[in-house]
Amino acid sequence: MAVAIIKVVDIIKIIIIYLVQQPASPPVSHAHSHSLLLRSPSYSHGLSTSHSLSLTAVSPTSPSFLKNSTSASPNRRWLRLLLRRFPTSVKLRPSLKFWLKWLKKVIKFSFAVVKPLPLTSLLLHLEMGELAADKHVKYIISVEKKKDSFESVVMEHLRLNGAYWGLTTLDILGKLDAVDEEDVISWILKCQDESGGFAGNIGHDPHVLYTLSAVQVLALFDKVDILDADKVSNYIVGLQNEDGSFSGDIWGEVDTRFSYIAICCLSILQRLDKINVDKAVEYIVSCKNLDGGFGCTPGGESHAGQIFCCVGALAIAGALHHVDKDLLGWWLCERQVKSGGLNGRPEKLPDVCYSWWVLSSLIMIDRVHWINKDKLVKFILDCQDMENGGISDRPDDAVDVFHTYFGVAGLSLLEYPGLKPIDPAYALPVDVVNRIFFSKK
Ligand code: GRG
Repeated sequence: MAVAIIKVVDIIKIIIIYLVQQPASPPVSHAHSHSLLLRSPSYSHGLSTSHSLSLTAVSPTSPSFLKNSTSASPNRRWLRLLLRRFPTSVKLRPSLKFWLKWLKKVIKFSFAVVKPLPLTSLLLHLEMGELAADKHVKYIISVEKKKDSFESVVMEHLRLNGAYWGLTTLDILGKLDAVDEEDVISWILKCQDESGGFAGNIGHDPHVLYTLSAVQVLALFDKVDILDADKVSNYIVGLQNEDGSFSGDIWGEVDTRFSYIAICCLSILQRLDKINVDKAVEYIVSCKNLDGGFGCTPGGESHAGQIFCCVGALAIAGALHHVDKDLLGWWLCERQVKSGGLNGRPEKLPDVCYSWWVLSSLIMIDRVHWINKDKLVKFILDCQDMENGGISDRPDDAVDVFHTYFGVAGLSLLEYPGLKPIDPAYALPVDVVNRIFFSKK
């Protein structure tokens, strides 16, 4: 019974939203206007137009959506007609004939209003849950506290990555102040090695993976300045190879992940000029495949994770013209499966983490409107643990911090209400990126 009442309330909500909605183009949301706007014209174009335009439909209940809907909709005519016919004097004991007449009118009205809405979209909105934001905050804080849990022990060597996932999620949810900033920063500084690079935890070996996480977490707290930027950037510069590629550490593994990390990290440190950017771009382009995607090394299979790295690095380096946007956009949008979730390559299972890798890439190449965003929102929401918080890879699986971050970050890219917008290239909240590049210090 309660469920039935909720559904009826939902239908009424949808009808009201539909009535006040503008019929033509949805409003451009300024909240998501992009930080790279001034640096990369093609990339920023994607976000300032189609991203904000097409994404508005995902969150019809967002305040900005309602606030901007001022022009008259043709559907309001129905509302006015109906209201005009409403009896001015309320009958205390109306006759059966009166009720039948009214029932007929209500049915007629409902059909007129609801018919133009795609039925699948209507049903999807009715089925969609809500983001359990408070529960996710509690979950992240609890993981950080349980230092001897299985999850913490197996993640011991990559704790700095975990800190980046957890703290960025908290920031997107507007709850970064739930952690002790001083504790976090003093621990991060203890993870720095003599080489200038950072390890995943105190006493471990440095690697670019953790160096980026350290710099990103410090950026969240507006504390990048406490670093010796030259020392950190020299560590990264020393990892560039002759062909423009990057190794992850002194042991020499090469991967386009490390090209992204080097470019992103140096850009945040404002030291991009210390590497050979043209050669770095040339190497990334050599990893491009005939399907428009990118792999780990030249000839490596296209994978959504590597595509994010290559497209993100090219976006930051201002070299997105090397991407065949239609071809890659086609490959990326084919990652959406029936459930609405995205996979990382053909014939694979969907996973919440690809809501980040695929979606951010689609946004950077201005093709995000090629996937069904409503269905993706529903898929992510279905992966939540509604009792204890956290998000898993697929519905009903065990949650972890990694998927909680990618679920929340994916919803942020989809402009889910109440979340801070996140930058698709730097993987940091837009206000943090703006602070790095546009604040006067
Ligand atoms: C700051 C967001 C951010 C990233 C830093 C580390 C990194 C740069 C990027 C990693 C990109 C990447 C390769 C992601 C894929 C991760 C993943 C889920 C791999 C799983 O691969 P398979 O083959 O899974 O096990 P599938 O889904 O293909 O079956």
